Amino acid sequence: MEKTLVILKPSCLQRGLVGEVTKRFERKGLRLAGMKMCQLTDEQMSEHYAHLADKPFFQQLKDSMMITPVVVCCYEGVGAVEVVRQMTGATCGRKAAPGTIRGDFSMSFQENIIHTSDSLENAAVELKRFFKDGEIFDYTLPTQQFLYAADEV
Ligand code: IDP
Ligand code: MG
Repeated sequence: MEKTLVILKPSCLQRGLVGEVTKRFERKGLRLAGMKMCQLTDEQMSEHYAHLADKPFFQQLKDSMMITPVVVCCYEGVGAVEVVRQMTGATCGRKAAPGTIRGDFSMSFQENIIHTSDSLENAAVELKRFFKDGEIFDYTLPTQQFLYAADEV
């Protein structure tokens, strides 16, 4: 099964949405494989947002991710990367579809509640960036047979 990274951004913690957001992933049937609070560093953010390094908002974006601790989560499921991305919605909260996390909880481009990995390849790199060995757990859910048919997993 696929594993993907979710970061509950400072906007999620400050707005009191940690429960709301994690509840959505839980109800969907994704398995929580890892979760911890951490203070991100400028070095981590420079790597994480390297694709935006030439943007005028780069430093402001990095600062916004370091203003409070964040919660990093690893979710697992069949096709989890795309499922989580769909639930996240478009980058700008004002444009994100209603029913998505950003669409329901954000009015902002930058303060858009969560980060989610955009491909399986990036998910693997990002999980390594934020989780150490032993912080991601491979336990089984007893409800597995009610989450998927045998030929789906
Ligand atoms: P994503 O988070 O939807 O994958 P990316 O393009 O990877 O979007 O951008 C990473 C983060 O940078 C966004 O979640 C958002 O916080 C911020 N960001 C991206 N584009 C803009 C912009 O045009 N203005 C302000 N912030 C932006
Ligand atoms: Mg991205």
